[in-house]
Amino acid sequence: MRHQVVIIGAGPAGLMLGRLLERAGVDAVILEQRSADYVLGRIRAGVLEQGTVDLLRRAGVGARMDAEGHAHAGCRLEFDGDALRVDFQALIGQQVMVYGQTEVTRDLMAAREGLTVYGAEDVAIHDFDGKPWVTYRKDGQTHRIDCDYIAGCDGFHGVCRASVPQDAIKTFERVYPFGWLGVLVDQPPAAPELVYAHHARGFALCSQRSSTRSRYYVQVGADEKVADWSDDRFWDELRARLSPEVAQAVRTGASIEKSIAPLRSFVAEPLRFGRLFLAGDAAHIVPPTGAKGLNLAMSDVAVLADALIEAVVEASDAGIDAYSSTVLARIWKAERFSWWMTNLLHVFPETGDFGRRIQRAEFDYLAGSRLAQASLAENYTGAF
Ligand code: FAS
Ligand code: PHB
Repeated sequence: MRHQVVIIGAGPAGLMLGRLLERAGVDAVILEQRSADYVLGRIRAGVLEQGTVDLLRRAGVGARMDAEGHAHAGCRLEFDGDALRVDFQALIGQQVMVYGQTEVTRDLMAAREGLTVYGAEDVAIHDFDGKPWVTYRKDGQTHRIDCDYIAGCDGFHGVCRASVPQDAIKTFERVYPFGWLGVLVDQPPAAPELVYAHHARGFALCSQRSSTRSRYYVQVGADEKVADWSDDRFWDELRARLSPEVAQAVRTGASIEKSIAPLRSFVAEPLRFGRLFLAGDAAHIVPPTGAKGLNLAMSDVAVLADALIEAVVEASDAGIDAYSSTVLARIWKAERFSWWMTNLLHVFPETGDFGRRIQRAEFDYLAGSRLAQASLAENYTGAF
């Protein structure tokens, strides 16, 4: 079997790349280790930058987002009960779209015309420095695909980055001493916009998926287990960390999803190895505080798609030669903002009283400076 491009991973990065390539007439197959239902069952991001919104519309998959998504002109920050609304629209004329990653993935799956192999086991990539080929197992049969290019869209634990020789790649990492316990509930949101809260007990976030479905998070220790968190314990802890105004507006209910995500900052360099390219979580991880993970994956594959189309259709390597440096410039800016927002809003016991005073001063500066708020707005909405 031969395809021009083999994409490993049918998460948002792989599916969007496949969509952009097929619309340009480039033949790409996607190999996904899990089932489509499993991929859709992962509850993750909820906020889309304008660039991602534009990309979804350009790819012809934005209709449901436009019908069901909610544009947000700002967000609310709280620090030990003091509140600040950051007005993206007034500050920089930008907004964000609240529309869950699950729905983005569903829309991309529904639109896909090319071949996606779900349940592709033991995917292995070969000779990506020369004439690349990929093998995988499906229903007990081993398959081989010869190709021109391989796109590693297989997430942080995927096979592609792991297949690169150690001396050809450098990684940068910071693991945070806590995680996010997330709950999905079929109740109306507590506030019209997202609420990011710092409290001595820990960080909390009030987000949403629709007018009837909400998403909440609390910072928990890195070794915490979901089984130790009943719904009641979660709701009590969430409300303890919010201002009374927001806490009293939280509508509790039975969780329909509850999970703990670890937090880390991670970047691999470079992101091109011969005819293998890394994109999305395969290339980088950000703490979700800045709502960048999904959006960064989308900006990676927008660049990669143009580069691969240029290489296949116009036989020019200019785009693929520039891919790694182009996306890494944006990746590191997103890493910086996500790291900054995480440091502002979470409790870091190891930094002690001095660290908490610095966080308070950072919040007070933000509250008193329109320019500082505009900088936050630029970064949060992706206008960087
Ligand atoms: P993904 O991990 O989504 O997709 C990779 C795909 O590759 C998966 O379907 C996987 O099954 C497949 N794969 C892996 N190894 C394979 C192999 N060997 N062979 C074949 N297929 C393979 N971002 C935010 O902006 N906000 C959030 O709140 C947020 N919450 C998150 C919570 C969790 C628990 C996690 C893990 C991430 C979260 N993220 C969040 C980040 C997340 O949204 C990612 O940025 C986004 O899913 C990136 O998309 P992909 O790069 O496609 O990677
Ligand atoms: C979410 O809705 O899941 C979400 C929103 C904003 C974030 C992180 C997660 O910063």
